[in-house]
Amino acid sequence: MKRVMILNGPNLNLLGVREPHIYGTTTLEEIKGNCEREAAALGLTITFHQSNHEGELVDLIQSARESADAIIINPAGYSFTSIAIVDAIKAFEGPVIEVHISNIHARDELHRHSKISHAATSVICGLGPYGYQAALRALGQMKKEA
Ligand code: CA2
Repeated sequence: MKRVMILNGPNLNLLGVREPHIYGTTTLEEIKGNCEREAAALGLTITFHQSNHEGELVDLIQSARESADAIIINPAGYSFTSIAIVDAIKAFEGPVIEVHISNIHARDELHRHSKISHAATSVICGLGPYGYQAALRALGQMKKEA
């Protein structure tokens, strides 16, 4: 069974609570529930994490080298600043799917250029919370093809 680590960066714990006009009304807990149901249907196992701390995210990515076959990551604000997260992702051998709830390409200059994307296997953005489920489905498909 493929093990997927799902990582969420800073402030995503506020989803559904603040700025619903940008990020919608779905909470991170609801996204977690949707991911659990999707993963069960696909025959995947998941762990789901959120951290406001860059080093903690780096530690989790490093630990995924032992505990996961694939990573789904919404690096949130660290997308635009974190070389440390890029380096940790490069050291992970399995597929890494970068997910953004909003379409970052339609956002302001500050939120447009993810440093993570060139290290990711693929990038999903602008699908809302469904982006996480789409990423799981893509990993489920890769499992069949592998
Ligand atoms: O669309 C996404 O998923 C983002 O990764 C979310 C980040 C943003 O910096 C990226 O450009 C796109 C921000 C996450 C902050 O989430 C909040 C949620 C509610 C209220 C305030 C922040």
